[in-house]
Amino acid sequence: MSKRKAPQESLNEGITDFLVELANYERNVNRAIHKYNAYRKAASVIAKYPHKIRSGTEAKKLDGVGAKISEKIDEFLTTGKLRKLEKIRNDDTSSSITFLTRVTGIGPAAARKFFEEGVKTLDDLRKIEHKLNHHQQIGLKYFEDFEKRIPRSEMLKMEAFILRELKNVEPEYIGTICGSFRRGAESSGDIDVLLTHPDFTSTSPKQPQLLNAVVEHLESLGFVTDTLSKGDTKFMGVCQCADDEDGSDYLHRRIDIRLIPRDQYFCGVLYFTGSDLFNKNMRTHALEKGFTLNEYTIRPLGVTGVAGEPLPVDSEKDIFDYIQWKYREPKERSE
Ligand code: DCP
Ligand code: MN
Ligand code: MG
Repeated sequence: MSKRKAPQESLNEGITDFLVELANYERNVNRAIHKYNAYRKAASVIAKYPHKIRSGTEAKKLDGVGAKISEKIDEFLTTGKLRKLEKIRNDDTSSSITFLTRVTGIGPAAARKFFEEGVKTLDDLRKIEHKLNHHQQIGLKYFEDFEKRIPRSEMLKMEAFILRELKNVEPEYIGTICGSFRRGAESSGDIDVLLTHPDFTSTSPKQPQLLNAVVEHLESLGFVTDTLSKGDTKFMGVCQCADDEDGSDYLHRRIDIRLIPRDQYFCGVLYFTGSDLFNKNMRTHALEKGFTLNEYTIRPLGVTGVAGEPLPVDSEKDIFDYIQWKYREPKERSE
């Protein structure tokens, strides 16, 4: 998971920017996840809209833009700003909590707790480092690096490296770099690696050594530098490209590696390619067609609404076919 989402570039950037800022405020400060989703949805439909929006009424015609957002758009278009946002930005509680949640490992709840203890800045955090858990300490250590997005050129370099080293651990591994990178993004917030192996299926015993062997190998090469958390099927950590021959050095980057059973691999690849909004829309469509879809399986829903056995899946396209949806290339899955 990455915390820094790429800014939406569109004809209506002013509007989408303020909607994303309001979304983050609702999630981080108020912990109002529904409002967060509503603002993000509106920002996403407006980002796709091919005309420069001239009024709230015009925006309100779009699916996901309601009366309240439409009023804010009018205020923004007439005055060039939003009083609500000015207030939020000037409010010490809001701005401190929003800042603290930029540290990986600090969620809205921890941010509020630290704030109530008088912690507001990076320097404050450094003074209470002993009170941070391991994940938060790493987040603090690499704060500046993690704030920067990863250029596609560096993602390509890491992809080639990871896929090559995977085969060096064992040729039968299969890996895919998912996330925004797979959707063709010019920059990514982190690296999302999905792994599978023919020996590991949803009915076989757990095989933590399959994940472990890869992580340890990447550590031994100096690529993986820190661990945030490590389970049987999920590793969250930090990595760094080796310096180039020309001497340019690389920042520390967030990396997630997941081991997925072979029979669930394509549901996993689909899910972790995202985007999260695309996933939501696809799940909704699946339900309309009588299927329940998640990161593991696609299952038919019986007349009573009870999910049946997982359907066989040999490609992402199989999943689109089941729900009678036209296949969309990863590049076309921004929402
Ligand atoms: N995902 C999801 N719902 C979530 C979180 C994640 O569906 N709440 C899926 C879709 C995401 C993918 O997992 O695309 C990877 O999560 P990231 O947070 O890494 O998001 P991206 O890779 O899309 O963007 P970024 O470039 O910011 O990392
Ligand atoms: Mn991620
Ligand atoms: Mg990502």
